[in-house]
Amino acid sequence: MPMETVRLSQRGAVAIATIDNPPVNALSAALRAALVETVQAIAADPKVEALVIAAAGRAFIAGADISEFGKPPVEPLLPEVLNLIEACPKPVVAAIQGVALGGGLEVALACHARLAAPAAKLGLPEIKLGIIPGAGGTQRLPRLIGAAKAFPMMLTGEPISAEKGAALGLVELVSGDLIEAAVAKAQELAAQGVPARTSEWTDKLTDADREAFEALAKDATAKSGDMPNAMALIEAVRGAFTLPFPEGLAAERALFVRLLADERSKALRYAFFAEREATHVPGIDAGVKPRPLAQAAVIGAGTMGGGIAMCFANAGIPVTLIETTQELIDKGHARVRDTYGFSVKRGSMSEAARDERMALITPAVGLAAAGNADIVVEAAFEEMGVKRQIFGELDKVMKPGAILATNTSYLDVATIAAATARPQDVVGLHFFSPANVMKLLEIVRPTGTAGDVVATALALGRKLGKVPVVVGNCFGFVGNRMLAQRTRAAERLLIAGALPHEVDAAVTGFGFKMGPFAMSDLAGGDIGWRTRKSLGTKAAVADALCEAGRFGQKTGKGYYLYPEGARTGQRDPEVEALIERISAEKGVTRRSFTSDEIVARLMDPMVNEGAGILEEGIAARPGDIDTVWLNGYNWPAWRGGPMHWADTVGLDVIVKRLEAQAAESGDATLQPAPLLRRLAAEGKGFADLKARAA
Ligand code: T1G
Repeated sequence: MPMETVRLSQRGAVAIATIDNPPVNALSAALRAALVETVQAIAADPKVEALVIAAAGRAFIAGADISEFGKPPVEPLLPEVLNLIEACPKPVVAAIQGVALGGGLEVALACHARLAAPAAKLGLPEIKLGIIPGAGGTQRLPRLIGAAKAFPMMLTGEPISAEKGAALGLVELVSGDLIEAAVAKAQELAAQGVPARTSEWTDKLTDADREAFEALAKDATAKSGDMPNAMALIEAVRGAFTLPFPEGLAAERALFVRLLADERSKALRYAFFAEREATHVPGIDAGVKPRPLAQAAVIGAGTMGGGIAMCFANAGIPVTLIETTQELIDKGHARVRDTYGFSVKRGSMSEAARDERMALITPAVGLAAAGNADIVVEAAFEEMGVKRQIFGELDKVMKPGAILATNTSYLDVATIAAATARPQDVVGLHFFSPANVMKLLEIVRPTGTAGDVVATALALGRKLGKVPVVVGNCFGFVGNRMLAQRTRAAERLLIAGALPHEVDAAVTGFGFKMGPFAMSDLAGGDIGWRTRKSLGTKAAVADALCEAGRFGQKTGKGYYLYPEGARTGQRDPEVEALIERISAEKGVTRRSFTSDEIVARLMDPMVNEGAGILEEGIAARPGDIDTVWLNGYNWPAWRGGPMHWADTVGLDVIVKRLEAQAAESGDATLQPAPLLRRLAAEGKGFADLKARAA
């Protein structure tokens, strides 16, 4: 039996089992077996009166080993391990020093007492993986703290602090030596005889608690849409009131197993690993040391630059925010203060925290003010001439070894880098708007960028709380390059016969928060218009709307009408007539489209572009593309990203549909990419691809 994952030591009559299963002490089969062996040995050892379960590293236990999901289960299963802990004739005390998540918290719940250090975090995040707690969490947590407090923890999946856990009665907070306190607690319990089990506690499950829980459940039912796991969670927690403990456990397990097989949970688990894999960049080994970043500068105090400066300040990194004139910097600086002000007003930030962050942001005029920074992020106009001029200047003022980053969203980063004598220190850091909110950070890496600069950008991304993805240097990188395909497809659909509200409804039906036309109206149609003009491309409907001054919400009309500042658009017969006229001019006989057809026509060209991106090595793996779309473009999480979605549809189906679209439109760019054709012909999916070496 493997015992390496648990180390045993002893203090007096108390045994200490220290879990050591790096990186995060996930409950792998080996660890489960070791826990069983440990508890059995303790129960039988006359020299031991009690057991403390502690852990090495930063996590107590991060939960079940997610990589085992979907594989045949290996005994002992977690519920059995926990029943054994709970039934141990000697007290078992959990000493929680770090995160106790999912199965990790469930281990602690099965113990007879729980002590936590101030840094501990406690949570049942299963809902985020499309499942529910599967090892007694829905039964033991309500028994311990009441369902009205337990249910919100499971419904949001957000971990709580040890302090909050103590206030809820979930743990005892220990500010001194955790192990010492746990040993003392174990001795105290041992002196009292056989300990009480959480499963036997029913005094918290009162009528009032049930009533409060049912009210929360009703609210959750109204808000949870069609996600099956919120409904399952309600059913499982209700079982704590209606079923004896063993039956409640069995009911929870049955729901858990059913959800585990659901495609939506598979997609969420896939996304979890894809996001983490994205931080392991082929060609940059883990030993490459990031450069130290103690001081930052941001060029441009517009919405984007201000948001980026906030990201630095939020992470505790001092940042100089730079504009060309006093007037502009005053305006930009005030905008940042106002944005923090909204959080203060909403109650999500204290005034003291706002003042602390504002104190980290120093406004300045002129590029020379960036000279003391270890990293500068340029967020000026999206125009090559402007960017090259700024980088030429920065090259003169920045200290050696400083990182020069551009926030361009589609320009060639190598051309920008060539304006300096240090292209190896230049990288793209593509933040998404609003920069202080959106998680995605595309790290654009032209071939000349040094490995440690990319490693520094990755480390910075994580420090800023972003989801970083390293991408190659091409027009639009990964996200915007694929988005451009969807935008073109949406325009084609209008001309072929669909109306804006039909396209938008199909896209929101697919799971996006907003359709492409509502999105264009929100962002402002003039942005795309300017880009098309600079590229010399055309889009008949979009151009006609812009020529008529219809830029979207800010002009009161775009694809839709926005009377008196309304934020949801109304259909506009004028626009629909315009679209029909353009179809007629092009000699197109309009036809109607089902939602499924619309989705296919919009998403298939994106997937095709994604295949091209993989072939060119712009993204290292399909999972990187999916991570971009999930975190930067609101792709519905439970659909796992465009490449994962394509695999669920079947690449052969996508190839056929693209061929049909190419034939109908006469647009050769819609022909399936060679990689897509090859995978489809081999009966494979994107998931079968191995990461490309850089
Ligand atoms: N299983 C397997 N691997 C995991 C893992 C897990 N639960 N958690 C993390 N890893 C890997 C991760 O892939 C990465 O690997 C490395 O650990 C570091 O992670 C029965 C059903 C714990 C807060 O959902 O939230 O219990 O990339 O980069 O930022 O009811 O990981 O290095 O190869 O994220 O310090 C519930 C998921 C499971 C927790 C650490 N638990 N993990 O964050 O490091 S379901 C979760 C996290 C369950 C029971 C059920 C975070 C973290 P690699 P990292 P981090």
